[in-house]
Amino acid sequence: MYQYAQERYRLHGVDTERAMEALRHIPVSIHIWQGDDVTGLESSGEALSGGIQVTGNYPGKARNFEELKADFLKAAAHIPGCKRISLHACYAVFDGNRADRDALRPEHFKPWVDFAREHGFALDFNPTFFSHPMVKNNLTLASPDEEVRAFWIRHGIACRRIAAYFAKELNTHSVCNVWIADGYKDLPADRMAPRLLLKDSLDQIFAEDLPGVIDCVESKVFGIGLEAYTVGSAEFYLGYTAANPKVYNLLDSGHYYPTETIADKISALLCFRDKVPLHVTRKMHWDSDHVVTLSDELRDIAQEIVRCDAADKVLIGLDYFDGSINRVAAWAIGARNMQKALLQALLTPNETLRKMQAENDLTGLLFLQEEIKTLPFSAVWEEYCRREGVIPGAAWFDNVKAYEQNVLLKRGSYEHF
Ligand code: RNT
Ligand code: ZN
Repeated sequence: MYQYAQERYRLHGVDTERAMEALRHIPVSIHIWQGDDVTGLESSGEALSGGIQVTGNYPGKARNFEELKADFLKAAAHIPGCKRISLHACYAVFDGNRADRDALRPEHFKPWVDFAREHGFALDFNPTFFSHPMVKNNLTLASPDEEVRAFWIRHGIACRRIAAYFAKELNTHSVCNVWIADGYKDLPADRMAPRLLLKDSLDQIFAEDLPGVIDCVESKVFGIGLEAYTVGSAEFYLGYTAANPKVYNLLDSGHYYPTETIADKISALLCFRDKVPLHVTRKMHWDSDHVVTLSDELRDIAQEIVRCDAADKVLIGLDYFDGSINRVAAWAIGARNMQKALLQALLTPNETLRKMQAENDLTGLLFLQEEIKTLPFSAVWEEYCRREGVIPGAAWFDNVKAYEQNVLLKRGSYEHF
């Protein structure tokens, strides 16, 4: 099957061996929060809140650090390719050294560094500006309450230092991404003042020079309960990074108007920036964070990364959380789809297509783009999985189902403290 596929692709000038080799080196940062519905390990009893929501109550959710690590490894065993882990500050591991968000230190993440090192993962980071009593009136970094704002500025600074620690310990960069939900449910009278406060907060957070940290800011159209106004809008952050070129714009595929896609934004940003971090998710009418499927949108995102020759510039991260299905399967299904989309992109005769566009052969372009959709992709995908030591076909799912029976369903409900 693979040899047949190799031959078919070769007829279009595509080298399947080169495509698989390239894919092996494209890192995908897998978000830890699919494992426990963004609960985190603080055990504060604080429910997920602050402009972010998860739905579903499927049994077997990871209740602590050990379970989360075990579930992650179970999912990772079914995901081919180069994997990083994206952590959130609420996943600090306390061992008699509990600290509030504004006082988090690298030591609270040492257990994650040990885990990452043991299994060969790099670590990315996200400060957690939600699910905390210091989120007051739906505001953090844009709060007019100086006590609130100062608390979250300290959190941002603490998190960047933790990302720097990841970078140093694991000898690679660490993406540190600021997303805040700050906004208003109904029409505000003053849209400017919160933005000026946010600008000042970010200036304070990013003041320190921290090697290895790739700082970024994530915009959003609106949040749940914050429908009228979002302080950190796309234009606000584009302006911020234009004025502060050390900071990058992270594109979340769920954070734009429904017909907008981030695929089109990648080349636009790459004209000006050497890094474009992503949160790849799937919106369903809104920023619903459904498990990533092999949709046209995902394939377009992957195509753009490959066509812009930007595999080292676009920093792929996943960001979805579905609590209504088996979470380990959700992790693996979405991450495998990201890999599939990248492989399909790498198996595209981009030189030929580019030439057709340049020569205005738009009929040929349409013809060939459709023709390649039915090339024997699955044979190359299966070969890639096999070489990566990952079960290629549906049998991986049986393995996850067995884990559900033997491990997940034996867990009790989440322990609140
Ligand atoms: C929320 C943002 C944000 C979160 C994670 C958990 O809309 O996308 O990135 O999903 O930080
Ligand atoms: Zn996101």
